[in-house]
Amino acid sequence: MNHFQDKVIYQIYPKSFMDTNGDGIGDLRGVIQKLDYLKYLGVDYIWLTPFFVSPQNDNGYDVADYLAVDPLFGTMEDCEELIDQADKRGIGVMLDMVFNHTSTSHQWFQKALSGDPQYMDYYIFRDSPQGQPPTNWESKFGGNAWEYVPSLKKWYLHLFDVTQADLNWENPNVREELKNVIRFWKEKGVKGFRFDVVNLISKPEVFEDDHQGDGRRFYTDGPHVHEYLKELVRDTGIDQMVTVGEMSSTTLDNCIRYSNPEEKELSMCFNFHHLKVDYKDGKKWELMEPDLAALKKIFATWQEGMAENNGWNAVFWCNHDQPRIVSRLGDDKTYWKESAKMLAAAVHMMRGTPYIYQGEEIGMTNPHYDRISLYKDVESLNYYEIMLEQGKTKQQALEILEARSRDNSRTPMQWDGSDFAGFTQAEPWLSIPDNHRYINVESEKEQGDSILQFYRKLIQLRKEHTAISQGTIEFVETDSDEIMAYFRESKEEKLLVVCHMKDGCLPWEGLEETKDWDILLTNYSQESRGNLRPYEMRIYRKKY
Ligand code: TEU
Ligand code: CA
Repeated sequence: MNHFQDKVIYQIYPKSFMDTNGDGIGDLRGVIQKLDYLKYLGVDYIWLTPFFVSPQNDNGYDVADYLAVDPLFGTMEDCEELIDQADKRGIGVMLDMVFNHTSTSHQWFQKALSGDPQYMDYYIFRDSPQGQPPTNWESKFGGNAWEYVPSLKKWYLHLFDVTQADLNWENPNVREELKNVIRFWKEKGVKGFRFDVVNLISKPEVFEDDHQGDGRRFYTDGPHVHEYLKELVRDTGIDQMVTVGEMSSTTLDNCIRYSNPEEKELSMCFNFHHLKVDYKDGKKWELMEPDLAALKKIFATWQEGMAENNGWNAVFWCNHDQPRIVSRLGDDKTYWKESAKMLAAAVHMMRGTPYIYQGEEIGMTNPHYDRISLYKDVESLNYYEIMLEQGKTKQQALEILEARSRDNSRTPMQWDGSDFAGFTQAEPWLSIPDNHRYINVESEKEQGDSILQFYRKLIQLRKEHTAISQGTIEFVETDSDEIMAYFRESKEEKLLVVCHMKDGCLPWEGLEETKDWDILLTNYSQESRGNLRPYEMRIYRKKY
C-alpha cells in the first residue's frame, strides 16, 4: 500500500475558512485556530488553495509572487507556524501550485511587458496583426484566449482571465524557476502539492484555429506534459510526497500515466467527468437534470479502469469551483441529511483518496443568491454578461448562476449559528446563507446523527477496513439508473455499497449473495433490508 491509500485530505479555501483580524476575509491564523477541529474530524492532510501575493482577480489563482504570503492572509511567520502546528497534530500541509500561468502583475510578466526578450520567452507571445488574435481559441472565462499588447505589437495567451498569462513550459528557465518554488516550500516543511490545471502546461508546436471546439483539444494533455511532470518531480525530489494534479478535460489513459507509481509523475489525479452529467450538451452554463445513468458509467469506467492499470484517483464531489453537492445531486431541503450522507459514502467507499471540501462535512448548501450584486467570482460575472448578450433574461441568467456559480462553494465556513456564522466579526466578503443557523459545526458536533458525525465515521472506516483503502472494486449492474452499487473486496472481507441516488422509494430485493451479510453502515437511523428509501445508502459486509 502506498502512503496515501488510507488517508483523507481536507481542502481549505482560506479566504472563506476563518477570519481572525476582523476584515471579513479568512486568513492563515484562522486555519491555525481551527487545527484542533480538523484533528477532531480525523483528516490527514489539508490542501490550502493559494494564499500567495496576488491581485485576487481569480481569488489567488493569479499569482504575483510564489514565494510570499499575501498580507490579506497574513505573514510568512503565520505560514511557518501553521505548517508546524499542523505537523504537531499529525496533519500534513499541501500547497496549491498554479504553474500554468502567473498573474500579469508578476515581475516576470512586467519585465516581459517592458520588452525584455528573456522574460518575453517566459510567456507565450505571438505575432499577429492587431484585431486578429493568433488563433480563435476561447478563454475558459469567456472571450478570446489572446490579448494584444500595442507596445510590443504582439499577443499573449491566457487560457483563463486576461490577467492570468500562460507560462511557456518549453523554456527550461521557466521550468527551473518553478522547480525553485517547489524547493522553497519543501524546505518550509510542506508535505504535498496540488498542481492547478497541470495538464494544460504543454502547448502545441504550431498554434492553429480550432474549427471543432474552443481550442482545448490542442493544449489539453499536451505533447510534452508527461515529460515535464517527470522532470519536475525528479529534480525536486517530491516523489515520496502526496501530489495531486488537477486535470482539466483529461482522459483515462492520461490519468493512468499521471498516477501510476511506475511513471514517477504524481500520486493521484482529479478528473471532472462525473461533474458534467448535468451540463446540457456538455456546456456548464446550460442546465439539465443530472443523467444518473451516465454518472454510474463514468464512475465504473474510471474506478475500474484506474484499478486495472495501477492508477490512483482523487475521489471527490466538492471543491472551490463546484456547487455544493447536496444542492446539486442531493436534496438540500426535505432529505438534506440523508442525501448528504449518501453522497458522502458514495465516494468515500470508492478506491482512491477522498477529498472533503470545507463545509461539505456539515452539509453546507448553495446560498441560493437572488441578485447579481451578491456574486463575486470573475467567471460568474463574465458569464452573466455573456448570457444577457446571448438574449437570456436577468431572471434566467440568475437561475443558471444559482445552480452553476463557483461562489456557491465559496460562502464562509459555518462554525456556529451566530450572525456571521462564527466566521468573522465583520461583514463577510461573501454573503452567508440563513441556514447557517442550523447548518454549523457547533450544533452538529452535539448531534449523534449529524452529517459531521457521519463524515467522521467514514474517515475512521477507511482506516479500519483494508477493503476500502486497498480493495478491488467491481460495479454491479442494477435495474435502475437511480441505484449505484459496487463491491469492494480484500483478503479479510467483502463489502457491497448501495446508493439510492434519488428521492422516492425503490424496490430492492438485494443481491442473493448478500442476503445474510451484516449491514456495516446506513444513513437512516433504522436499518432496513427492504425497498430503498429516499437517498438511502447501505454498506453490506461479509467478513471472511
Ligand atoms: O480550475 C480550472 C478549471 O478547470 C475550472 O476553473 C473550470 O475550468 C472553471 O471552473 C470553468 O468550469 C483551476 C482552479 O481550481 C480555478 O479556481 C482557477 O480559476 C483556474 O484553475 C485558473 O487557475
Ligand atoms: Ca482576515
